[in-house]
Amino acid sequence: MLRLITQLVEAETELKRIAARTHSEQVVHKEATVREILQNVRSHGDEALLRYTREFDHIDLTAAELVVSPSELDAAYQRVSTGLLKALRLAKQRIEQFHRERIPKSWVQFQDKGIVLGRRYTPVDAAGLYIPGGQASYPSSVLMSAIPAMVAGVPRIVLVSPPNAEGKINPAVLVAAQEAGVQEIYRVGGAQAIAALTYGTRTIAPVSVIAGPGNIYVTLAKKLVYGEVGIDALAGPSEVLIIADSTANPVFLAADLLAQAEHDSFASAILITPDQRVAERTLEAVRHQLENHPRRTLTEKSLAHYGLVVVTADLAEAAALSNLFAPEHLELEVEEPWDLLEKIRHAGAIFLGHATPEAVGDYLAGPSHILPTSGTARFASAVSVETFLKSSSLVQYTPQALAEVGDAIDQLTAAEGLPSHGDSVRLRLQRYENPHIPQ
Ligand code: HSO
Ligand code: ZN
Repeated sequence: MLRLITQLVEAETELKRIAARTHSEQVVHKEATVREILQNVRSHGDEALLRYTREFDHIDLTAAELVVSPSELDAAYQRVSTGLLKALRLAKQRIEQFHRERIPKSWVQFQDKGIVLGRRYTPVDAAGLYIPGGQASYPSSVLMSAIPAMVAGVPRIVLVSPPNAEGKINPAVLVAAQEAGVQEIYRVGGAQAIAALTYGTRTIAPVSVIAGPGNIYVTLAKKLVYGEVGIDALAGPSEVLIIADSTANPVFLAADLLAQAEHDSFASAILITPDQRVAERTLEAVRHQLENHPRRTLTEKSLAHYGLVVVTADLAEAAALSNLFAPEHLELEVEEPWDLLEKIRHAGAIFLGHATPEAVGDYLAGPSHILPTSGTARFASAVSVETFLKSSSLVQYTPQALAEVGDAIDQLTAAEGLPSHGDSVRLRLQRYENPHIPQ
């Protein structure tokens, strides 16, 4: 069960342990396996994909069956309820609206002497989206990765997901993918899918950026192929940190903690409050809500290992602990959340006020729920339109503008010992000054 901590030093130690929960020695061992998978797919293409699908997913496919067919895509619509379809469409609309709001805009600036400077954004040629299989095969994650890619204007959006025991992909995932503008779907998962998206095979053409959550093998594969392709942040198991004051409702706090813990046994749920009573009542409410919880065993496991309730001296101390942890999700369940926000430095997504459970962001508020975990929010951000864009710098000089900086460039080229750099400027300036002298 959840542990209650009142000592600051102990809280800091525990938070560091939880943040590092996926950086274990086991990872090093798995890295060797992942390298071998990447290498085999690189050398043997589809044949290796089919072999790994047989080995890990226990499904025998032909290369043609890696592709989810148009008839399977159509049939998926028959297998989701109209209620779910309507909800997916509402979510799509809100997520799309959010991402359209702030698309980075190309710009050019005209300066003195005819200098033009600018930045031009263009989408990547192709985006590959990874959607886990099994329990974590979430249609919401399809929307959260495909819509930013679509809004960025990516011309080719590809989705990969492992086949289930029947050799199929969750129909809700297939419907979400079609609603969000995904054009190609392949029945392949794990590190082998990341390899296929990176190197390409006969069936799957390579992409430029890979995004989306996955298990430890997928995440390690993404880390290893980075450089040959772009990737989003490395997403580990999900986590929430809640800062609450005496105005928070312990029953809501308990539900929000369980909403994170129920994801998987590595998920982490943390409550930090200066109010001892809120802490104790939340623990009571957690116990109560767990009584008939359908995922009780798994949820209890994650709470026992990675759950924490901390009582601090004040909200400032709570904010400092949160900054140390840099949570994926941060809920500010306090009377004045916008004031407390001033003290927050690192978090993937921040939910302000009592009426904003993380679930609203998980499903449809707008920002992507694919977020930096395990402390990576110190330097990384949510998946967004920017994940699928890159920019080119633009520079134009006139002869007059070049003449003004000739001496400075001369000094710099001399200092760096690069004479042709100097020539590339000097020869032009000489020509501009004496256009009639033959060269
Ligand atoms: N909390 C998860 C996202 C999710 N929740 C999907 C429900 N479905 C990681 O941000
Ligand atoms: Zn969630």
